[in-house]
Amino acid sequence: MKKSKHIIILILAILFQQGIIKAQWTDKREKPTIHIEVKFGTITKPNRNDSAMVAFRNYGLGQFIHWGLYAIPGNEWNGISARQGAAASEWIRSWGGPTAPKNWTETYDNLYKQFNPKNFNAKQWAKRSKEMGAKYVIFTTKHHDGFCLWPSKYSDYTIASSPYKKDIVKQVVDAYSEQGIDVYLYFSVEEWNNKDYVKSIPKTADEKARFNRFLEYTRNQLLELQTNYPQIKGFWFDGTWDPSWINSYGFTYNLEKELRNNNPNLIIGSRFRNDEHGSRHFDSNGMLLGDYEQGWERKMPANIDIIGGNDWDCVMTIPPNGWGHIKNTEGMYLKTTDDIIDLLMRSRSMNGNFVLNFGPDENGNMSKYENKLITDLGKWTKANTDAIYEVNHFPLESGYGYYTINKTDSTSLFLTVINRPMNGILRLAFPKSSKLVPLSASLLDNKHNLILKNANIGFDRDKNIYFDIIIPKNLKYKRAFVIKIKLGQSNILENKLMDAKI
Ligand code: FHN
Repeated sequence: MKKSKHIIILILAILFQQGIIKAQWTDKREKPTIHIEVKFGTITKPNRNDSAMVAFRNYGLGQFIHWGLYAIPGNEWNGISARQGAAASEWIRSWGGPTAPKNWTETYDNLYKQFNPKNFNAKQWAKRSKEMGAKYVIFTTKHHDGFCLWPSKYSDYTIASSPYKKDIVKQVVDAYSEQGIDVYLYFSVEEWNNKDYVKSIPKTADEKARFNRFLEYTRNQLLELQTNYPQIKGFWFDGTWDPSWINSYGFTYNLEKELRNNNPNLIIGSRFRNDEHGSRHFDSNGMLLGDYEQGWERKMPANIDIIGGNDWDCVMTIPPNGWGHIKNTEGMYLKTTDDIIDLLMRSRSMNGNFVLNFGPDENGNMSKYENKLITDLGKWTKANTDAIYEVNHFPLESGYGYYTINKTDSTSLFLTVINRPMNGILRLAFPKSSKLVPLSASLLDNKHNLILKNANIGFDRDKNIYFDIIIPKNLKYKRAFVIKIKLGQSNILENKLMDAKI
Protein backbone atom coordinates (compact mmCIF):
# COMPACT_ATOMS: atom_id res chain seq x y z
CA MET A 1 0.00 0.00 0.00
CA LYS A 2 1.22 3.49 -0.81
CA LYS A 3 2.58 5.39 2.20
CA SER A 4 0.14 8.29 1.73
CA LYS A 5 -2.85 5.92 1.66
CA HIS A 6 -1.57 4.28 4.82
CA ILE A 7 -1.37 7.66 6.56
CA ILE A 8 -4.90 8.62 5.48
CA ILE A 9 -6.28 5.34 6.86
CA LEU A 10 -4.42 5.88 10.11
CA ILE A 11 -5.80 9.43 10.44
CA LEU A 12 -9.33 8.18 9.70
CA ALA A 13 -8.93 5.40 12.30
CA ILE A 14 -7.85 7.97 14.90
CA LEU A 15 -10.74 10.31 14.01
CA PHE A 16 -13.19 7.41 14.41
CA GLN A 17 -11.64 6.41 17.72
CA GLN A 18 -11.82 9.96 18.99
CA GLY A 19 -15.46 10.04 17.96
CA ILE A 20 -14.79 13.00 15.64
CA ILE A 21 -16.12 11.04 12.68
CA LYS A 22 -19.00 8.84 13.65
CA ALA A 23 -20.17 5.81 11.72
CA GLN A 24 -23.85 5.06 11.96
CA TRP A 25 -24.41 1.99 14.10
CA THR A 26 -26.34 0.41 11.28
CA ASP A 27 -23.57 0.97 8.73
CA LYS A 28 -21.62 -2.02 7.53
CA ARG A 29 -18.55 -2.29 9.75
CA GLU A 30 -15.35 -2.54 7.84
CA LYS A 31 -12.64 -4.29 9.81
CA PRO A 32 -9.68 -1.90 10.17
CA THR A 33 -7.10 -2.71 7.54
CA ILE A 34 -4.17 -1.77 9.71
CA HIS A 35 -3.44 -3.68 12.86
CA ILE A 36 -3.27 -1.62 16.02
CA GLU A 37 -1.56 -2.84 19.16
CA VAL A 38 -4.31 -3.53 21.74
CA LYS A 39 -3.49 -4.66 25.27
CA PHE A 40 -6.89 -4.18 26.85
CA GLY A 41 -8.99 -5.80 24.18
CA THR A 42 -11.40 -8.67 24.23
CA ILE A 43 -11.05 -11.22 27.05
CA THR A 44 -13.23 -14.09 25.89
CA LYS A 45 -12.91 -16.07 22.70
CA PRO A 46 -15.22 -14.95 19.90
CA ASN A 47 -18.40 -17.01 19.54
CA ARG A 48 -18.03 -18.91 22.80
CA ASN A 49 -19.54 -22.32 22.54
CA ASP A 50 -20.12 -23.27 26.17
CA SER A 51 -23.58 -24.26 27.38
CA ALA A 52 -24.37 -20.74 28.63
CA MET A 53 -23.72 -19.15 25.24
CA VAL A 54 -25.55 -21.94 23.45
CA ALA A 55 -28.53 -21.21 25.69
CA PHE A 56 -28.19 -17.48 24.94
CA ARG A 57 -28.38 -18.15 21.20
CA ASN A 58 -31.54 -20.16 21.69
CA TYR A 59 -33.42 -17.66 23.87
CA GLY A 60 -35.15 -16.00 20.94
CA LEU A 61 -37.38 -13.79 23.04
CA GLY A 62 -36.47 -11.89 26.18
CA GLN A 63 -38.20 -9.50 28.54
CA PHE A 64 -36.61 -6.26 29.68
CA ILE A 65 -37.99 -4.56 32.79
CA HIS A 66 -37.20 -0.96 33.71
CA TRP A 67 -38.38 -0.30 37.21
CA GLY A 68 -37.30 2.29 39.71
CA LEU A 69 -38.23 5.63 41.25
CA TYR A 70 -39.03 7.05 37.79
CA ALA A 71 -42.17 4.87 37.87
CA ILE A 72 -43.63 7.35 40.38
CA PRO A 73 -43.71 10.48 38.16
CA GLY A 74 -44.44 8.17 35.19
CA ASN A 75 -43.23 10.62 32.53
CA GLU A 76 -44.96 13.72 33.82
CA TRP A 77 -44.72 16.58 36.26
CA ASN A 78 -48.09 17.67 37.57
CA GLY A 79 -49.76 16.30 34.49
CA ILE A 80 -47.34 17.93 32.08
CA SER A 81 -45.43 15.52 29.95
CA ALA A 82 -42.12 17.27 29.38
CA ARG A 83 -40.86 17.32 25.83
CA GLN A 84 -44.13 15.78 24.67
CA GLY A 85 -42.90 12.32 25.53
CA ALA A 86 -39.89 12.56 23.21
CA ALA A 87 -37.49 12.15 26.12
CA ALA A 88 -37.31 8.78 27.81
CA SER A 89 -39.48 8.56 30.92
CA GLU A 90 -36.71 7.09 33.08
CA TRP A 91 -34.61 10.18 32.31
CA ILE A 92 -37.18 12.50 33.92
CA ARG A 93 -34.72 13.57 36.62
CA SER A 94 -32.49 15.09 33.97
CA TRP A 95 -35.10 16.67 31.74
CA GLY A 96 -34.95 20.20 33.16
CA GLY A 97 -36.36 22.82 30.83
CA PRO A 98 -39.03 25.44 31.40
CA THR A 99 -41.72 23.02 32.62
CA ALA A 100 -39.59 21.43 35.31
CA PRO A 101 -40.62 22.34 38.86
CA LYS A 102 -38.09 24.14 41.05
CA ASN A 103 -35.76 21.86 43.04
CA TRP A 104 -36.74 19.06 40.73
CA THR A 105 -33.65 16.91 41.17
CA GLU A 106 -33.90 17.23 44.94
CA THR A 107 -37.58 16.33 44.78
CA TYR A 108 -36.76 13.37 42.57
CA ASP A 109 -34.00 12.15 44.85
CA ASN A 110 -36.51 12.06 47.70
CA LEU A 111 -39.05 9.95 45.82
CA TYR A 112 -37.61 6.86 47.49
CA LYS A 113 -39.51 7.90 50.63
CA GLN A 114 -42.69 7.10 48.71
CA PHE A 115 -41.60 3.93 46.98
CA ASN A 116 -43.89 1.24 48.32
CA PRO A 117 -45.21 -0.94 45.49
CA LYS A 118 -48.22 -2.54 47.10
CA ASN A 119 -49.06 -4.85 44.20
CA PHE A 120 -45.57 -6.01 43.33
CA ASN A 121 -45.65 -9.73 42.77
CA ALA A 122 -42.49 -11.09 41.17
CA LYS A 123 -44.03 -14.55 40.84
CA GLN A 124 -46.88 -13.14 38.82
CA TRP A 125 -44.49 -11.18 36.56
CA ALA A 126 -42.44 -14.32 35.98
CA LYS A 127 -45.49 -16.45 35.27
CA ARG A 128 -46.75 -13.96 32.73
CA SER A 129 -43.30 -13.63 31.18
CA LYS A 130 -43.23 -17.37 30.67
CA GLU A 131 -46.68 -17.22 29.12
CA MET A 132 -45.37 -14.58 26.72
CA GLY A 133 -42.62 -16.96 25.65
CA ALA A 134 -39.64 -15.12 27.16
CA LYS A 135 -36.63 -17.29 27.90
CA TYR A 136 -34.62 -14.59 29.66
CA VAL A 137 -35.23 -11.41 31.57
CA ILE A 138 -33.06 -8.32 31.97
CA PHE A 139 -33.95 -6.47 35.15
CA THR A 140 -32.80 -3.01 36.25
CA THR A 141 -30.94 -3.31 39.54
CA LYS A 142 -29.96 0.36 39.33
CA HIS A 143 -30.60 2.92 36.60
CA HIS A 144 -28.79 6.22 35.99
CA ASP A 145 -30.51 7.82 39.01
CA GLY A 146 -28.43 5.51 41.22
CA PHE A 147 -31.33 4.10 43.25
CA CYS A 148 -30.62 0.42 44.02
CA LEU A 149 -33.46 -2.07 44.03
CA TRP A 150 -31.39 -4.34 46.23
CA PRO A 151 -30.18 -3.50 49.75
CA SER A 152 -26.59 -2.75 48.74
CA LYS A 153 -24.30 -2.36 51.70
CA TYR A 154 -22.26 0.14 49.67
CA SER A 155 -25.00 2.74 49.32
CA ASP A 156 -27.65 4.40 51.46
CA TYR A 157 -29.78 5.09 48.43
CA THR A 158 -31.44 1.70 48.20
CA ILE A 159 -34.69 -0.12 48.59
CA ALA A 160 -33.78 -0.72 52.25
CA SER A 161 -34.34 3.01 52.93
CA SER A 162 -37.75 3.02 51.23
CA PRO A 163 -40.98 2.16 53.04
CA TYR A 164 -41.05 -1.09 51.02
CA LYS A 165 -37.71 -2.26 52.45
CA LYS A 166 -37.67 -5.77 50.92
CA ASP A 167 -35.07 -6.84 48.37
CA ILE A 168 -36.74 -6.51 44.96
CA VAL A 169 -33.85 -7.93 42.96
CA LYS A 170 -33.91 -11.12 45.02
CA GLN A 171 -37.61 -11.58 44.45
CA VAL A 172 -37.20 -11.13 40.70
CA VAL A 173 -34.18 -13.43 40.47
CA ASP A 174 -35.90 -16.16 42.49
CA ALA A 175 -39.27 -15.94 40.77
CA TYR A 176 -37.92 -15.94 37.22
CA SER A 177 -35.38 -18.67 37.95
CA GLU A 178 -38.19 -20.76 39.38
CA GLN A 179 -40.04 -20.42 36.07
CA GLY A 180 -36.92 -21.53 34.17
CA ILE A 181 -36.30 -18.03 32.81
CA ASP A 182 -32.64 -16.98 32.85
CA VAL A 183 -31.88 -13.73 34.66
CA TYR A 184 -29.54 -10.94 33.54
CA LEU A 185 -29.00 -7.90 35.69
CA TYR A 186 -29.11 -4.46 34.11
CA PHE A 187 -26.56 -2.22 35.81
CA SER A 188 -25.95 1.43 35.04
CA VAL A 189 -22.40 2.53 35.76
CA GLU A 190 -23.22 6.22 35.41
CA GLU A 191 -24.89 7.64 38.53
CA TRP A 192 -26.42 11.09 38.38
CA ASN A 193 -26.51 11.85 42.07
CA ASN A 194 -23.36 10.18 43.29
CA LYS A 195 -20.95 12.85 44.54
CA ASP A 196 -17.99 10.69 43.61
CA TYR A 197 -19.07 10.33 40.01
CA VAL A 198 -17.07 12.44 37.56
CA LYS A 199 -18.13 12.63 33.93
CA SER A 200 -14.98 13.91 32.26
CA ILE A 201 -11.51 12.49 32.74
CA PRO A 202 -10.61 13.36 36.35
CA LYS A 203 -7.95 16.07 36.40
CA THR A 204 -7.63 17.55 39.86
CA ALA A 205 -6.47 15.54 42.85
CA ASP A 206 -9.97 15.80 44.31
CA GLU A 207 -11.60 14.50 41.12
CA LYS A 208 -9.13 11.66 40.92
CA ALA A 209 -9.76 10.65 44.53
CA ARG A 210 -13.51 10.82 44.06
CA PHE A 211 -13.54 8.85 40.86
CA ASN A 212 -11.24 6.19 42.28
CA ARG A 213 -13.68 5.81 45.14
CA PHE A 214 -16.47 5.52 42.59
CA LEU A 215 -14.64 2.78 40.69
CA GLU A 216 -14.09 0.82 43.88
CA TYR A 217 -17.76 1.29 44.76
CA THR A 218 -18.81 -0.03 41.33
CA ARG A 219 -16.57 -3.05 41.73
CA ASN A 220 -17.97 -3.72 45.21
CA GLN A 221 -21.54 -3.53 43.99
CA LEU A 222 -20.93 -5.89 41.10
CA LEU A 223 -19.21 -8.43 43.31
CA GLU A 224 -22.06 -8.02 45.78
CA LEU A 225 -24.63 -8.76 43.07
CA GLN A 226 -22.69 -11.86 42.02
CA THR A 227 -22.52 -13.06 45.61
CA ASN A 228 -26.12 -12.29 46.48
CA TYR A 229 -27.64 -13.74 43.33
CA PRO A 230 -25.42 -16.59 42.15
CA GLN A 231 -28.09 -17.85 39.74
CA ILE A 232 -27.72 -14.88 37.38
CA LYS A 233 -26.43 -15.66 33.91
CA GLY A 234 -24.99 -12.28 33.08
CA PHE A 235 -24.93 -8.50 33.35
CA TRP A 236 -26.45 -6.02 30.92
CA PHE A 237 -24.36 -2.89 31.34
CA ASP A 238 -25.37 0.64 30.53
CA GLY A 239 -24.19 4.21 31.18
CA THR A 240 -20.61 3.43 30.17
CA TRP A 241 -20.11 6.24 27.67
CA ASP A 242 -18.55 9.00 29.79
CA PRO A 243 -14.88 9.88 29.24
CA SER A 244 -14.05 9.06 32.88
CA TRP A 245 -15.14 5.43 32.42
CA ILE A 246 -13.61 5.20 28.95
CA ASN A 247 -10.33 6.38 30.43
CA SER A 248 -10.47 3.64 33.10
CA TYR A 249 -9.76 0.86 30.61
CA GLY A 250 -7.14 -0.81 32.84
CA PHE A 251 -9.54 -0.96 35.78
CA THR A 252 -12.48 -2.19 33.70
CA TYR A 253 -10.33 -4.82 31.99
CA ASN A 254 -9.32 -6.27 35.34
CA LEU A 255 -12.84 -6.02 36.67
CA GLU A 256 -14.23 -7.97 33.74
CA LYS A 257 -11.59 -10.64 34.38
CA GLU A 258 -12.55 -10.76 38.03
CA LEU A 259 -16.26 -11.11 37.29
CA ARG A 260 -15.53 -13.88 34.81
CA ASN A 261 -13.24 -15.67 37.26
CA ASN A 262 -16.10 -15.72 39.73
CA ASN A 263 -18.32 -17.25 37.08
CA PRO A 264 -16.60 -18.57 33.96
CA ASN A 265 -19.97 -18.90 32.21
CA LEU A 266 -20.90 -15.28 32.82
CA ILE A 267 -22.30 -13.45 29.78
CA ILE A 268 -21.46 -9.78 29.28
CA GLY A 269 -22.37 -7.67 26.27
CA SER A 270 -20.23 -5.20 24.37
CA ARG A 271 -21.22 -2.10 26.37
CA PHE A 272 -19.19 -2.74 29.47
CA ARG A 273 -15.85 -1.34 28.45
CA ASN A 274 -13.49 -0.15 25.76
CA ASP A 275 -9.87 -0.67 24.81
CA GLU A 276 -7.03 1.72 25.66
CA HIS A 277 -7.65 3.69 22.45
CA GLY A 278 -11.19 4.49 23.53
CA SER A 279 -12.79 2.10 21.08
CA ARG A 280 -16.16 0.95 22.47
CA HIS A 281 -18.15 -2.23 21.64
CA PHE A 282 -15.37 -3.33 19.27
CA ASP A 283 -11.69 -2.91 19.93
CA SER A 284 -9.49 -0.94 17.57
CA ASN A 285 -9.03 -4.04 15.42
CA GLY A 286 -12.76 -4.62 15.11
CA MET A 287 -12.94 -7.47 17.65
CA LEU A 288 -16.13 -7.59 19.68
CA LEU A 289 -15.58 -6.55 23.32
CA GLY A 290 -17.70 -9.03 25.24
CA ASP A 291 -19.83 -12.02 24.33
CA TYR A 292 -22.50 -10.37 22.22
CA GLU A 293 -23.10 -7.11 20.45
CA GLN A 294 -25.18 -4.84 22.62
CA GLY A 295 -25.72 -1.82 20.41
CA TRP A 296 -29.04 -2.71 18.81
CA GLU A 297 -31.19 -0.54 20.99
CA ARG A 298 -34.47 0.47 19.32
CA LYS A 299 -32.89 -0.43 16.02
CA MET A 300 -32.36 -3.47 13.88
CA PRO A 301 -29.60 -4.50 11.48
CA ALA A 302 -30.63 -4.09 7.86
CA ASN A 303 -29.18 -7.50 7.07
CA ILE A 304 -27.15 -10.25 8.68
CA ASP A 305 -23.89 -9.24 6.99
CA ILE A 306 -23.72 -6.14 9.17
CA ILE A 307 -23.54 -8.37 12.25
CA GLY A 308 -20.35 -10.05 11.05
CA GLY A 309 -21.07 -13.39 12.71
CA ASN A 310 -21.37 -11.99 16.25
CA ASP A 311 -24.13 -12.82 18.71
CA TRP A 312 -26.47 -9.92 19.37
CA ASP A 313 -29.70 -8.79 20.98
CA CYS A 314 -32.14 -6.07 20.03
CA VAL A 315 -33.80 -4.29 22.95
CA MET A 316 -37.05 -2.51 22.14
CA THR A 317 -39.58 -0.23 23.77
CA ILE A 318 -43.33 -0.51 23.21
CA PRO A 319 -43.76 3.30 22.92
CA PRO A 320 -41.47 5.11 20.49
CA ASN A 321 -39.04 5.94 23.29
CA GLY A 322 -39.27 5.51 27.05
CA TRP A 323 -38.29 2.46 29.06
CA GLY A 324 -39.76 3.43 32.41
CA HIS A 325 -43.47 3.70 33.16
CA ILE A 326 -45.49 6.26 31.18
CA LYS A 327 -48.75 7.24 32.86
CA ASN A 328 -50.34 8.77 29.81
CA THR A 329 -49.52 7.28 26.44
CA GLU A 330 -52.23 9.18 24.60
CA GLY A 331 -51.01 10.35 21.21
CA MET A 332 -47.99 8.02 21.27
CA TYR A 333 -47.68 5.18 18.84
CA LEU A 334 -47.60 1.96 20.84
CA LYS A 335 -46.16 -1.01 19.02
CA THR A 336 -48.79 -3.61 18.35
CA THR A 337 -48.55 -7.36 18.78
CA ASP A 338 -48.13 -7.57 15.00
CA ASP A 339 -45.24 -5.09 15.13
CA ILE A 340 -43.61 -7.16 17.83
CA ILE A 341 -44.05 -10.44 15.95
CA ASP A 342 -42.48 -8.82 12.91
CA LEU A 343 -39.50 -7.52 14.93
CA LEU A 344 -39.11 -10.79 16.80
CA MET A 345 -38.99 -12.88 13.65
CA ARG A 346 -36.80 -10.36 11.86
CA SER A 347 -34.29 -10.70 14.72
CA ARG A 348 -34.53 -14.47 14.70
CA SER A 349 -34.01 -14.64 10.95
CA MET A 350 -30.66 -12.89 11.57
CA ASN A 351 -29.67 -15.02 14.61
CA GLY A 352 -30.46 -12.31 17.16
CA ASN A 353 -32.51 -12.28 20.35
CA PHE A 354 -35.39 -9.86 20.61
CA VAL A 355 -35.97 -8.28 24.02
CA LEU A 356 -39.20 -6.43 24.69
CA ASN A 357 -39.28 -3.82 27.43
CA PHE A 358 -41.93 -3.30 30.09
CA GLY A 359 -42.23 -0.39 32.51
CA PRO A 360 -44.35 -1.32 35.54
CA ASP A 361 -46.02 1.50 37.46
CA GLU A 362 -45.12 2.62 40.97
CA ASN A 363 -47.26 -0.13 42.48
CA GLY A 364 -45.73 -2.89 40.41
CA ASN A 365 -48.53 -3.22 37.87
CA MET A 366 -47.98 -3.72 34.19
CA SER A 367 -50.32 -1.53 32.16
CA LYS A 368 -53.48 -2.89 30.56
CA TYR A 369 -51.83 -2.49 27.18
CA GLU A 370 -48.72 -4.39 28.24
CA ASN A 371 -50.81 -7.15 29.75
CA LYS A 372 -52.85 -7.60 26.60
CA LEU A 373 -49.67 -7.66 24.55
CA ILE A 374 -48.23 -10.37 26.82
CA THR A 375 -51.34 -12.49 26.33
CA ASP A 376 -51.51 -12.01 22.56
CA LEU A 377 -47.82 -12.49 21.96
CA GLY A 378 -47.89 -15.54 24.22
CA LYS A 379 -50.59 -17.16 22.09
CA TRP A 380 -48.50 -16.60 19.00
CA THR A 381 -45.19 -17.82 20.44
CA LYS A 382 -46.90 -20.91 21.83
CA ALA A 383 -48.41 -21.81 18.46
CA ASN A 384 -45.18 -21.15 16.59
CA THR A 385 -42.50 -22.29 19.03
CA ASP A 386 -40.50 -24.31 16.49
CA ALA A 387 -39.94 -21.28 14.27
CA ILE A 388 -38.69 -19.04 17.10
CA TYR A 389 -36.40 -21.02 19.39
CA GLU A 390 -33.37 -23.16 18.54
CA VAL A 391 -33.33 -21.90 15.00
CA ASN A 392 -30.73 -20.40 12.71
CA HIS A 393 -30.56 -17.89 9.93
CA PHE A 394 -31.42 -19.38 6.51
CA PRO A 395 -29.46 -17.79 3.67
CA LEU A 396 -32.40 -16.87 1.43
CA GLU A 397 -34.65 -13.86 1.60
CA SER A 398 -38.40 -13.78 1.15
CA GLY A 399 -40.55 -10.76 0.54
CA TYR A 400 -43.39 -12.59 2.33
CA GLY A 401 -41.65 -12.53 5.68
CA TYR A 402 -38.78 -14.27 7.43
CA TYR A 403 -37.10 -17.65 7.14
CA THR A 404 -35.67 -19.53 10.11
CA ILE A 405 -34.32 -23.08 10.05
CA ASN A 406 -34.13 -25.71 12.76
CA LYS A 407 -30.66 -25.84 14.29
CA THR A 408 -30.29 -29.58 14.29
CA ASP A 409 -32.57 -30.63 11.44
CA SER A 410 -31.54 -28.88 8.23
CA THR A 411 -34.66 -30.15 6.46
CA SER A 412 -37.09 -28.20 8.67
CA LEU A 413 -37.47 -24.71 7.31
CA PHE A 414 -39.97 -22.13 8.58
CA LEU A 415 -41.42 -19.18 6.76
CA THR A 416 -43.18 -16.63 8.94
CA VAL A 417 -45.63 -15.02 6.56
CA ILE A 418 -46.03 -11.35 7.40
CA ASN A 419 -47.17 -10.23 3.95
CA ARG A 420 -49.89 -12.54 2.70
CA PRO A 421 -50.10 -12.37 -1.11
CA MET A 422 -53.37 -11.28 -2.72
CA ASN A 423 -53.23 -14.10 -5.28
CA GLY A 424 -52.99 -16.77 -2.59
CA ILE A 425 -49.72 -18.11 -3.96
CA LEU A 426 -46.46 -17.96 -2.06
CA ARG A 427 -43.77 -18.32 -4.68
CA LEU A 428 -40.46 -19.38 -3.14
CA ALA A 429 -37.31 -18.87 -5.16
CA PHE A 430 -34.45 -21.33 -4.58
CA PRO A 431 -31.18 -21.23 -6.49
CA LYS A 432 -30.89 -24.05 -9.01
CA SER A 433 -27.69 -25.06 -7.23
CA SER A 434 -29.57 -25.77 -3.93
CA LYS A 435 -28.86 -29.23 -2.55
CA LEU A 436 -32.12 -29.19 -0.64
CA VAL A 437 -35.37 -27.81 -2.02
CA PRO A 438 -38.96 -27.62 -0.70
CA LEU A 439 -40.75 -30.96 -0.95
CA SER A 440 -43.84 -30.34 1.19
CA ALA A 441 -45.46 -27.61 3.26
CA SER A 442 -47.82 -27.42 6.22
CA LEU A 443 -49.11 -24.86 8.68
CA LEU A 444 -46.98 -24.97 11.81
CA ASP A 445 -49.76 -24.31 14.30
CA ASN A 446 -52.21 -27.04 13.18
CA LYS A 447 -50.08 -29.27 10.91
CA HIS A 448 -52.59 -28.77 8.08
CA ASN A 449 -50.93 -29.74 4.75
CA LEU A 450 -50.70 -27.18 2.00
CA ILE A 451 -50.34 -27.78 -1.72
CA LEU A 452 -46.77 -27.22 -2.86
CA LYS A 453 -45.80 -27.50 -6.49
CA ASN A 454 -42.84 -26.74 -8.64
CA ALA A 455 -43.51 -23.74 -10.87
CA ASN A 456 -41.40 -23.72 -13.97
CA ILE A 457 -42.16 -20.15 -14.95
CA GLY A 458 -39.71 -20.01 -17.84
CA PHE A 459 -37.76 -16.86 -17.10
CA ASP A 460 -34.89 -16.77 -19.54
CA ARG A 461 -31.50 -17.70 -18.05
CA ASP A 462 -32.97 -17.74 -14.57
CA LYS A 463 -30.69 -18.98 -11.76
CA ASN A 464 -33.66 -19.95 -9.58
CA ILE A 465 -36.28 -22.61 -9.46
CA TYR A 466 -39.67 -21.79 -8.00
CA PHE A 467 -42.04 -23.50 -5.63
CA ASP A 468 -45.60 -22.39 -5.18
CA ILE A 469 -47.38 -22.89 -1.89
CA ILE A 470 -51.11 -22.42 -2.23
CA ILE A 471 -52.81 -20.63 0.61
CA PRO A 472 -56.46 -21.69 0.72
CA LYS A 473 -58.82 -18.72 0.40
CA ASN A 474 -60.75 -19.77 3.48
CA LEU A 475 -57.64 -19.81 5.66
CA LYS A 476 -58.39 -17.22 8.30
CA TYR A 477 -55.47 -15.73 10.19
CA LYS A 478 -55.58 -12.43 12.01
CA ARG A 479 -51.82 -12.34 12.43
CA ALA A 480 -48.67 -13.55 10.77
CA PHE A 481 -48.61 -17.33 10.41
CA VAL A 482 -45.84 -19.84 9.95
CA ILE A 483 -45.44 -22.41 7.21
CA LYS A 484 -43.24 -25.38 7.91
CA ILE A 485 -41.45 -26.41 4.76
CA LYS A 486 -39.85 -29.83 4.51
CA LEU A 487 -36.71 -29.75 2.44
CA GLY A 488 -35.18 -32.69 0.62
CA GLN A 489 -33.19 -33.72 -2.42
CA SER A 490 -34.62 -32.26 -5.57
CA ASN A 491 -36.47 -34.70 -7.81
CA ILE A 492 -37.37 -32.11 -10.41
CA LEU A 493 -36.56 -33.11 -13.94
CA GLU A 494 -35.86 -29.88 -15.66
CA ASN A 495 -36.37 -29.45 -19.37
CA LYS A 496 -33.75 -27.04 -20.54
CA LEU A 497 -35.75 -24.29 -22.21
CA MET A 498 -34.39 -22.71 -25.31
CA ASP A 499 -32.66 -19.43 -24.54
CA ALA A 500 -34.47 -16.41 -25.89
CA LYS A 501 -32.82 -14.88 -28.93
CA ILE A 502 -32.33 -11.19 -28.34
O1 FHN B 1 -30.10 5.70 28.91
C1 FHN B 1 -30.54 4.37 28.89
C2 FHN B 1 -32.02 4.27 28.77
O2 FHN B 1 -32.64 4.94 29.79
C3 FHN B 1 -32.42 2.81 28.79
O3 FHN B 1 -32.05 2.21 30.01
C4 FHN B 1 -31.76 2.09 27.67
C5 FHN B 1 -32.04 0.61 27.62
O4 FHN B 1 -31.28 -0.02 26.68
N1 FHN B 1 -30.31 2.25 27.70
C6 FHN B 1 -29.79 3.59 27.86
C7 FHN B 1 -29.49 4.28 26.62
O5 FHN B 1 -28.67 3.54 25.80
